[in-house]
Amino acid sequence: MAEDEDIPLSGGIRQKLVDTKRAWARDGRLLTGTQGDPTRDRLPPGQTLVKDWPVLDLGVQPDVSPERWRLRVEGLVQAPVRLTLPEFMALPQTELVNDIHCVTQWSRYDNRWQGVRARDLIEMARPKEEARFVSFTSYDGYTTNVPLAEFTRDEVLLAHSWEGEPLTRQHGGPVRVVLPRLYFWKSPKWVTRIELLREDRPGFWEVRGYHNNGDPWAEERYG
Ligand SMILES: Nc1nc2c(c(=O)[nH]1)N[C@H]1C(S)=C(S)[C@@H](COP(=O)(O)O)O[C@H]1N2
Ligand SMILES: [Mo]
Repeated sequence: MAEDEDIPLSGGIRQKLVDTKRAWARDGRLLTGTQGDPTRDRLPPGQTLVKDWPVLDLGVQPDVSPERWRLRVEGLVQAPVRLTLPEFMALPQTELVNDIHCVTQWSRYDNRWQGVRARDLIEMARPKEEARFVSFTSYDGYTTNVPLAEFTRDEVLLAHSWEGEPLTRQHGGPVRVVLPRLYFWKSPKWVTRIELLREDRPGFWEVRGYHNNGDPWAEERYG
């Protein structure tokens, strides 16, 4: 596939799994109706702590070799960015520890990530005045969206490693986004394109009944 082509949703996605999650969203499953308080609690409402690290995807785990991987930051930017993996690895590196909260109710504490701060990458691209939202595209065709102000927060990372080891393919290697303040569907694996937009563009799950924002403390599971 040429780098500049749009990436179609992979033909191999497990439609039944997608339909089930969509039905849960429609029925408001998993909602406890409580507002959490992150200053008091560590576990958001309705979540269960796990020690292992579950793998969630659409049934496809694209095999993106380090040689083939590209990252583009484009759209409403003054200086579009296009990086190979060695170029990405040469950027200033950051290590962050945070908790993961998945909308399917598992949470995992103390994940140690290494990578590049989203803010540093966005600064390189010099966003235009009117840029307000970000749309991500991944090698499996998955998409998701967040406000630009959310993406450029301190704790947001483009991670290439987890606990000192390269991120595995199943968890989104070579590089994934880690956006710890929101449910984990907002953290795209195998990310390749970051597009800055004037208007919001709901992604894969956002158009299938998931909440557009996804704050675990407010239980924004479904929209
Ligand atoms: N490219 C891509 N990113 C994705 C997904 C996906 O299907 N494709 N699933 C999302 C969902 S729903 C979750 S919960 C997390 C799971 O990440 P993990 O498999 O590393 O736990 O990835 C998110 N990012
Ligand atoms: Mo998820």
